[in-house]
Amino acid sequence: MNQASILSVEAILVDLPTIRAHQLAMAVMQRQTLVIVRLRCSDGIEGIGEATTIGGLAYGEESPEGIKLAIDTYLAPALAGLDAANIHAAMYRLASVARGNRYAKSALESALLDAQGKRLGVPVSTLLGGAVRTRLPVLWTLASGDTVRDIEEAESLLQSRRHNTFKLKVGRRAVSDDVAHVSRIKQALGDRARVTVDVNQAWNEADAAGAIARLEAAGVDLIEQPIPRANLAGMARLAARFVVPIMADEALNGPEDALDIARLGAADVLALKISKSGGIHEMLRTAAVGDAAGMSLYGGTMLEGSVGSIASAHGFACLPRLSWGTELFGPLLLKDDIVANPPRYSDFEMELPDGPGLGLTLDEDKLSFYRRDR
Ligand code: MUC
Ligand code: MG
Repeated sequence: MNQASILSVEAILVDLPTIRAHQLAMAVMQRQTLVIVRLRCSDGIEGIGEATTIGGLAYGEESPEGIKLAIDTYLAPALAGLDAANIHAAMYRLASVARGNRYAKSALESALLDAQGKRLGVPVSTLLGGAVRTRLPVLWTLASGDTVRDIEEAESLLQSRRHNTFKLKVGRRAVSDDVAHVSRIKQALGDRARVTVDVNQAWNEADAAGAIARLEAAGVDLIEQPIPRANLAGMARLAARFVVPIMADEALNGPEDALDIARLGAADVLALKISKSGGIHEMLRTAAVGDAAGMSLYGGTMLEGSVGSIASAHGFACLPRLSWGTELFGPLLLKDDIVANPPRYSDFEMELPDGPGLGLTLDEDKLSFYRRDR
């Protein structure tokens, strides 16, 4: 086979409106910005990838604009001329020219995998060693900010069999108001739905201990990142104190964090995300550490659009044990899409595409319409 090299990389900021306000502890989202990566190779093949953040810089250390800058200025030049088929070597090169910048690296790795899958005519999950499932359970986040509206939203999604697990975003309001909000929703849905809570680091340990006791009594199934990410000792105390499982999200990026969390017993469940880990391969390494330590795994999202969500899905599909399912609902939170074949959801699950690469085709008109620099 003739060797294909990486010719160029374009990073495009794309702003898409959300279907409703999405309220998290650290930001209220009315739109999502996708950084879409197009990686062109000398054999004419193009790979696509995506990175997103939540609320600009409110969630983590990278912003969409910063991701584009890192790619344009440092990462794309480092990739130019490399063998497009050798993804490990390309990622090693990126690691040697840039520390951190995991979201940017993840988007580039997805694009490399997409291109290689198209080149060989196989899905990305096949390149990764093979999918153990073709459908992934997907929850929905209730985050309108209004209890009655959230209950109506959940009822309609249960009715249409799109979701039967709901994650509630808390941490913006007083702790007692949040507990009352969650308890009302769980009471309305009863055994028909699982309810989980994501605090996004907003509580201190004492508030968390009081709130978790009441949430556990209300029947909540999982508590995500209740206190700041740096307080792993506090997470360990909460995990030891309560039966309801505690999940690490912001506290977990790559395999080293999984090892620290495992050593301290700082979580029962790990929220894996390809962006936080710096790509699908690093996410799988992170998962391996958690799995070996006996923790349960969950397929997380940074509210990516279709490209990032499907890249995540190819990775999560390769995990034998994914007992908490996924939250790959990002495309459904957006009013429109920039791919011609958006992911399909039915019976509480998402279908893994089986076409070459990610299995997605960009809709060039939509991309032109929504790109920020049009
Ligand atoms: C997060 O912190 O988990 C995932 C679902 C959602 O609504 O927000 C994200 C981020
Ligand atoms: Mg979270």
